[in-house]
Amino acid sequence: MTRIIVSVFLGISLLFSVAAFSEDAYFEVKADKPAFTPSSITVKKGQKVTIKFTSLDVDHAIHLEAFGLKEVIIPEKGSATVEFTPEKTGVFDFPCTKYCGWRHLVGKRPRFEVKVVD
Ligand SMILES: [Cu+2]
Repeated sequence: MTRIIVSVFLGISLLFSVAAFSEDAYFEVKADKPAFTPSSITVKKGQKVTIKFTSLDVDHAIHLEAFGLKEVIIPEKGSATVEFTPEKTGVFDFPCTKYCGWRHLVGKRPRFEVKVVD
């Protein structure tokens, strides 16, 4: 009886750990002239990541080239959604690639960081 309970428990734990590993990641990120919020996310290598960027003010853009994506415009007061599956670990830093105000001129443009862990 104990052995059956242990087996069932192990089976359930295994199911949960597989589910946790393969779970997709979804983030909503706000963009405005000062910053992306949140400005940093952490995801797992091999995990499918979906990010919905929404602009609170003017046009912004994000170019997640490290994940094989083309530049995406985040339209004024609108949204853009990107999907990717990171294949390598590391910390990747992306500046806003569309001029959205004077901060671009002084090296203070909004930045977005993706940390990919094992
Ligand atoms: Cu910008």
